[in-house]
Amino acid sequence: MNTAPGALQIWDVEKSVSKDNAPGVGEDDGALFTERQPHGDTPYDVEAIRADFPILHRLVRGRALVYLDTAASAQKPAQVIEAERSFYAEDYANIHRGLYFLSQRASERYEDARRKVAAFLNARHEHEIVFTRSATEAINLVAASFGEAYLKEGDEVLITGLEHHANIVPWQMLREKKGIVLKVAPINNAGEVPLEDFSRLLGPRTRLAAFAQVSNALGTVLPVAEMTRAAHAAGAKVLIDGTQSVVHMGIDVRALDCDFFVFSGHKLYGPTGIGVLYGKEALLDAMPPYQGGGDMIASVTFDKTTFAPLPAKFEAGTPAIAQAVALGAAIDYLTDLGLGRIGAHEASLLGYATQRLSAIKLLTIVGTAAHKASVLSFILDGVHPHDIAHVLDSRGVAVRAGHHCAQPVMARFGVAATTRASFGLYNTSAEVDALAEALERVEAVFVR
Ligand code: 7TS
Repeated sequence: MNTAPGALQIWDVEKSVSKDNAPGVGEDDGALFTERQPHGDTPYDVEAIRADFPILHRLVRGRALVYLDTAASAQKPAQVIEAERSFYAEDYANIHRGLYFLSQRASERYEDARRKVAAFLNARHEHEIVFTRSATEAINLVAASFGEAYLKEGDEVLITGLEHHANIVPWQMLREKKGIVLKVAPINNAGEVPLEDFSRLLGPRTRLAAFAQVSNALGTVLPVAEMTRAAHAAGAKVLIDGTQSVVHMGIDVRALDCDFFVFSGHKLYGPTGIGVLYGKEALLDAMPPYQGGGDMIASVTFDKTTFAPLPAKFEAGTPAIAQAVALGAAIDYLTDLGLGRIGAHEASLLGYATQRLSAIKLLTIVGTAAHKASVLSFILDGVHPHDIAHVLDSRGVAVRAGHHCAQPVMARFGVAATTRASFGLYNTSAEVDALAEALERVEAVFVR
């Protein structure tokens, strides 16, 4: 695979695990980027893919980094970093307002990123894609705008017991304001949301069902197509939180027929500070603006303001321009690799990790759904997850320990926290071995 010769020079090459093998080191042909070959038909070459990620070559506490926290945020390939850098270096200006070359160029690149997101989700229209700051902001936008305008006292919003706080708290805030009723579909002992239990909670007052496609805490994959059909049959709108799913599987919002779909750029190997709200045109059109300010108006007088058409109506103020452009580069990167191949690679890692960790006597996996993606949450009898994470960190292994912003999930399983290893497109079975060996060490040190 071609990487970005020279790109590593702006990071600390000294920290590279192996200078000889580090991508780009020693190459100095002056080009910032060389053309990459599409991966589509080639075998999944994880070592070549890793070469695209500068940070994977640095040392952590004197050891090779084993990054197993991709569910919290994914590392960035040089192609994404370079897209943001070169945009600032070559094409940067504020958008949608300048008549000069650079502003037009920056506007084109920002809108080009929107087109890439629309194609990535198979949206019908580009203007159904609203750039937000994050998935969190996208859900808050729907709660504030759709919720304020179309939900009234006694109306019901149905979520599931698996949700991230980002898909719980905005609805609770709406409950405070408007007296809506929040219903929660229960999870079973495997960490699944049985469709019958979800469907049973749908009723004539359900106006919105909002649920994750993949649980960040347990990795459960939810049957979102069936859930969407059931919610629509009850007359409810549907919001899918795709923050954890977009990175593992192809998404087709038209086939899913969801009304809203949200995700964050930083989990998709893209930048922080950018998120996406997809909404069906008719719904977004009918919703009032979320924030007021520049770029979202058609005209303003002190008596009256009229709003711009979609998507500008929901993008008040100067947006995350460079981040949108770099998100476009992340989508290109994933599309080039192929989400099917990425998903298959991650599924085999998850299978191997499940097998390796199951052999550790005192370890219990939390979340054993039949259909899971890339997340392994576990507890080790008698050892606090924070202690586990510290020992792992001393060996260069980065995992998350805590409640994963899903405290109700923890409560459901009677634990305050778990340790969570999550796998991305760049992880290897050797890294799973490093995790398992480090955990065996934890067991030996803490449990006697
Ligand atoms: N929804 C899900 C399913 C998530 O996993 C997250 C973040 C969010 C929403 C919010 O995304 P944000 O980008 O707006 O913060 N999940 C995690 C996590 O699992 N560890 O850190 C963040």
